[in-house]
Amino acid sequence: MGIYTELYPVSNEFRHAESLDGLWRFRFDPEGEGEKRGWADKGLPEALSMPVPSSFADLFTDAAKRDYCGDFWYEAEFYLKEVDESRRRFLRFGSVTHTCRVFVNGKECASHVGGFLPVVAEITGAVVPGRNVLVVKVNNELSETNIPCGTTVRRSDGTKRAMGYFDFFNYSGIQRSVYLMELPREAIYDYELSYRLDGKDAYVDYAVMADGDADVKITFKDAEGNVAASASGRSGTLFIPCAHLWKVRSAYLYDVVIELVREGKTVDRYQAKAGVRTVEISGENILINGEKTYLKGFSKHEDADIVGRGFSYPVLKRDFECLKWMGANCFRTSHYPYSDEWYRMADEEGFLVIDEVPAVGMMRSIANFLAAGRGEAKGFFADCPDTALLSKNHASALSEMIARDKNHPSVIAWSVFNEAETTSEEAERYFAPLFARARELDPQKRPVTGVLESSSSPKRCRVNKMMDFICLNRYYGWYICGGELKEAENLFRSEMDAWQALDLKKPFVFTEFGTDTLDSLHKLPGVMWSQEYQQEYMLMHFDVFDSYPMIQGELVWNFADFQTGQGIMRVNGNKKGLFTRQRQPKAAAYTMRDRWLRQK
Ligand code: BDP
Repeated sequence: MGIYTELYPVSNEFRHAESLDGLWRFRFDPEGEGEKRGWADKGLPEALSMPVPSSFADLFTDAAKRDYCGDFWYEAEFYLKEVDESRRRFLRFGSVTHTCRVFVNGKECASHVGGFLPVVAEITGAVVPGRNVLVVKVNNELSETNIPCGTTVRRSDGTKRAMGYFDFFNYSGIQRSVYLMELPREAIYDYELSYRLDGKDAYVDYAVMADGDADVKITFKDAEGNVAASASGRSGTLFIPCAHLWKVRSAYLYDVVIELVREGKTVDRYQAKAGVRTVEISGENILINGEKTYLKGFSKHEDADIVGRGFSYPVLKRDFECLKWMGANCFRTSHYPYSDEWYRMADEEGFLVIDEVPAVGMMRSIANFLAAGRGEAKGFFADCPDTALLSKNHASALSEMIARDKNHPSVIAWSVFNEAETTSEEAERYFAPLFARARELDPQKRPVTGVLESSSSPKRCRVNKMMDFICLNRYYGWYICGGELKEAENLFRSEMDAWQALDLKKPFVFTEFGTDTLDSLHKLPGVMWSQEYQQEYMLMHFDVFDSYPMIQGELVWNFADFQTGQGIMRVNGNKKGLFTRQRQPKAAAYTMRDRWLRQK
């Protein structure tokens, strides 16, 4: 078999996927002694029980466990009726944060760096009939050579503490679903689709990656189950006359069925949904299916009470219902790729997604977001301890994200970083190959972008030339001129005038703007932190956005309040949500909703 990529698990007559979610055994390993003591082979002594998927932090009642940093271990068991030599078996973890090693019956089957993309382990040679023991060793330390960036310090009692250079809690653990998968020896392991429209018709260029030399058959079926187009061969073009397009907030999905056929008999099948649509940047406009599209929505987090960053279907569903209620059409997966299910639902609901790698914190500062918001960011790449290693990990995350998400119609762009330092020669050198890599890997050649904070000003930024559209995070009226909206607006406009004067002929999208707001605080006239201030701040932004034709999108920071580390700047988390952490609207949600429902 070729390299097994990131295909979402499916079950049918040829392949089987079984969820291993549930209560696993768990234990912290502050001394880093687990391996010496044989936990990988023998399993965990005196373990706690731990739900998978979930972050572990908010399940406990004591601070030491919540803030735990270092190695920790999980154990689960699964049973196999038989071990059939004609089948291959894999484990697929939606993510394990941040690094892990996977052992089955004591045999190491995979290791992975990066906490927000799937970990796939082939376990064919390690499994036995009957009971199998699965052990996962995880580590959640932060460093400047992996993303997201941060550092790990030792406290006087010897415990470690992760200090993120970013503004979200360092949630960790097995935070997404785990599947046991069984595949035929000859299996489909990847596919790619890209689209061209010709009047009412569509061409679908495809490639299928599979082991062996069996014939490949690919079929597009419409929503009624009728064949819309089919073709044979590992690559080629499908023609769909009078194609139903996947449109923004009006998604049409075809079923794509890929089969491996040997001597007239199907030996493997993979099925998924596909949406026919194009994405293009034309001058200052973003075009979906050739139509100018203004992005309305949020930059988000995967974050909720109790589960932390753990995947939860109810949270997913509630968030989409709130997004629809708002009249939004887009979100950015700040600051890391989300669980697969997010993109699957965005495909169904017709939402546009800017998909972001976990490259956040590439600026050294204790309160990074504060320095960033004020444009006081310090250098990073010039004295990063090992830029080559950082770049390797960054490039792997980018490749894995594109491999996983390339076939989602909802994904319209790749974001290579959030608020990195972009003003030095070193930064320019660091980012150029990453942008090139994203462009090379995406079969659909979607736009590639990055997200700029205030120091990345029109004069100083050296990376915006690599971006197909420019994403700006700006906090005029919060970090800059907080409480003085008139002065904030003047400064904001002078910056936008400077960008306009550069005449980049590219669209601009605001990927962050917002104010911390307590749902309990009302004050007229508005003061910072009050609901009224959040509304006034938004109204000021509408005026500015509507004055510059190159502004083609507004994604509020944030969709909902979310957990961060502790500090004097945060009242039990970041409160810039238009929704509370429990997903109830603040007053400004109505202000925003009113605008978005009126806009086309
Ligand atoms: C930006 C960051 C984001 C922060 C936000 C804020 O991109 O992660 O949460 O500012 O300060 O710097 O609220």
